[in-house]
Amino acid sequence: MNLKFLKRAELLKPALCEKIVKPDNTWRLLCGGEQALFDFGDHYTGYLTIDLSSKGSHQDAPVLLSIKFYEINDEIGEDTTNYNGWISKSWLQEELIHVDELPAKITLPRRYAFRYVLIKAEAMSSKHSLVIQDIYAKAVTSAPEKVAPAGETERERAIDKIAVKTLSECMQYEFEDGPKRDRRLWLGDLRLQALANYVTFKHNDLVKRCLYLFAGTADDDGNISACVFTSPKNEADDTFMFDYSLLFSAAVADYFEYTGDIATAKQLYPLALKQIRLASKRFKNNVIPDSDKLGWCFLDWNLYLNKQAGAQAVYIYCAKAVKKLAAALNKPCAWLDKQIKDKSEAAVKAFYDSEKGLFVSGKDRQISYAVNAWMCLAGVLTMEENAKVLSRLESVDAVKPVTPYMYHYYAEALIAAGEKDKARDIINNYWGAMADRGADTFYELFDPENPDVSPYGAKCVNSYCHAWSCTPAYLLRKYF
Ligand code: RAM
Repeated sequence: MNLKFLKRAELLKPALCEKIVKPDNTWRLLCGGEQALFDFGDHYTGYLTIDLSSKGSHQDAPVLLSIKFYEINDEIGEDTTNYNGWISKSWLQEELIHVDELPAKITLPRRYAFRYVLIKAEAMSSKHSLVIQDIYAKAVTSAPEKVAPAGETERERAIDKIAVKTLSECMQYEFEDGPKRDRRLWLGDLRLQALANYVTFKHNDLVKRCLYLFAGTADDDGNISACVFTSPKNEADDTFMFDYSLLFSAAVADYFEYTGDIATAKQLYPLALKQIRLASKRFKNNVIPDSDKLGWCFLDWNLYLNKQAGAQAVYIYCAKAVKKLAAALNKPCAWLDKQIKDKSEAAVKAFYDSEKGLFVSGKDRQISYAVNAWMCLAGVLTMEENAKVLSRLESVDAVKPVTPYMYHYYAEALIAAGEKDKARDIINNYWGAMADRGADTFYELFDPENPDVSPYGAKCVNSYCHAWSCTPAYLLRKYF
C-alpha cells in the first residue's frame, strides 16, 4: 500500500449529484398475487422509495412484496429461480420484503441500476388492498452535466447519446464498470471510460483518483491488480490479469496526453514502466507462453478465444505507450526500446501466418478478431499490411468478439490501419444494433448472432449498462 497515493485518491473523491426521478404512472392498487410494472422512462442508478397505504378492512396480515429491478425490457418477468452460474446469484436485483403495518414509506437501503421496477404483492390478506401511492428514486451520478452531441447522422447522434448516458451512469465515486454489477473499479474498463471522459465530461480528477487508487494498492513488487474495492476500505482484489495490469501504463500515458498534468505523470511513471518490466519476465525467447502458463489475460469474454498472441500484442502496445510517455517526460529508456523491437520481431515470427496473411494464436493456430486487432494496434506490421490483415479477417471463419470492450479495440485497429469508414460501420452496425433494440445504455455483452450470450452461466446476471461499451462517445468525437 502506498498511503501517499491513497491519500491523493481520497482528496479527489467527487460529490454525487442527486435527482428525484419518477415513472409516468405512480398510483396503483394491488390485491394478493397482483403486480404492477413501473417504467422510469430511462436508465437510472439510485435508491428507490415507495409510499404505501391500505384500502378496505384493517390490515390483518403482513404484506409480502417482491420488488424486482430491470435495466432492459427483455429482462422483465424472466424466471431467475434456476440461475446456477459461477458468479453469485446475489447480483440479481430482486428483493422480498414484509410490510407489517400500513401506511408505510419504505426506502430500500441498496442502490440499484434500472429503468423498470416490478412490484408484486406475493401474499397478503384478502380483506384489504395495497395502495401504491407514490414511487420514486433518488438517482445518483458524479457526472450530471449535459454534453454537446456528436455524430453526423441522426443514428450516430442517438448512439452517442446512449454512450454518454452509459458513461454518466457508471461515474459514481469511482468509474464503476457497471452500476448493477460489479459496481467497482476495473482497470480495462477504466482505460476506456477515461478516454470517453476526456472528450465529454472532462472530469479528469476522477481519472486521476482512479489511477492513484490502482497505484496506491499495488503490491510490494509493484503488481497492479485488475480491480480495486474502495469500500469499506481501499483494497486491491487478488485477481491479476496480464493485460489489465499492462493497461495501467496506457491509461497513465493517455492521462498525460489529455491533461498535460506532468506532476502526476512523473509520479506514476515508475509504476507504469514497472508493469512492462514485470510482464517482460513472462516471456521465453521473446514469445509469451500459451494460455495455461500465461494466467488470466482477458481481451474479451469469448470463452473460446485463445489469448497467447493477443497477450504479446497488448504487451507491445503498452510498451509503446510508455515509450511515448518516457520521451515526453524526458526519460528515454533503452531497455524499453529493445523490448519493443525484440517482442515485435518475435511476434511476427511466431504468430504471423504468411500463407494466410493473418495472425494465429495458440497450438491450434486459432484466428480471431481479438488477436488480429491487437496485433494491428501493436503495429508490428506496416499500416498497409494491417489494412490487408483486417480485410482478410472478414472473409475467414474467425472467432468474433462478444463484448463492446473488444469491439472498441477492433474499431481502433481499423482506424489505425486507415480504414475509418469500416470503423464507422462498426459503430453504426454493432452499437447501432443495441440502439435498435431500444437500449438506453449499452450492454456489457452483445453478440448480434447470439443475444443470449453470457460468460457467467445465464444472461440474467449480465449488466446492461456497462462502462466499457461507452466508447462511441470517444470514437465519434476523436476521429470523425
Ligand atoms: C467483468 C466485469 C468487468 C471486467 C471484468 C474482466 O466481470 O464486469 O467489466 O473488467 O469482467
